Amino acid sequence: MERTLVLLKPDALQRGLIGRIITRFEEKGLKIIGLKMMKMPPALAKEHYAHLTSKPFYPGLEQFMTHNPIVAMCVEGVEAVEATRSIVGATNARKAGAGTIRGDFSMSTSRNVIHASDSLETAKKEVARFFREGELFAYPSVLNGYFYAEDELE
Ligand code: IDP
Ligand code: MG
Repeated sequence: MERTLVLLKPDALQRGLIGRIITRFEEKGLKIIGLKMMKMPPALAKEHYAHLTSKPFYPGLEQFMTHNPIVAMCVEGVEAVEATRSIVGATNARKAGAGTIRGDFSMSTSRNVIHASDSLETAKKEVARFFREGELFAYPSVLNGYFYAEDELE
């Protein structure tokens, strides 16, 4: 089982898309094990987007991500990092495939409604950055045997 970090960005919250986006994760079978609303402090934005702080668009990105609340979510599943990236879609939402969250809900690169960790290594760091251990829940999922065959869970 992998865990990955998802952020529903301020545009998702303002546009009233939070429920529909969370539903997609539930329907896919990605188990929500952490969920909270928060206002991202600028220092956290700088850490989270450290790979982008030198880009010309960074000041706008930080301003956007910190100006209104976000919803942070940790989801768990077999190969959850890759599965989440694939339902999220390409960074430039105009080019994101139909059926992906960005493809269906956005027309922008910078107002692209959602963040998802890009590798297992990043996911571990990002989950720890947004959630304390006590904010993640290892509850049993009674439908596990319907979302996965036994050999996929080994
Ligand atoms: P990702 O969110 O698909 O992983 P990254 O390249 O890691 O894409 O960029 C992180 C975020 O930075 C994007 O989701 C987007 O909000 C913003 N961003 C990336 N590239 C651009 C750009 O060229 N212009 C404006 N914002 C950008
Ligand atoms: Mg990224």
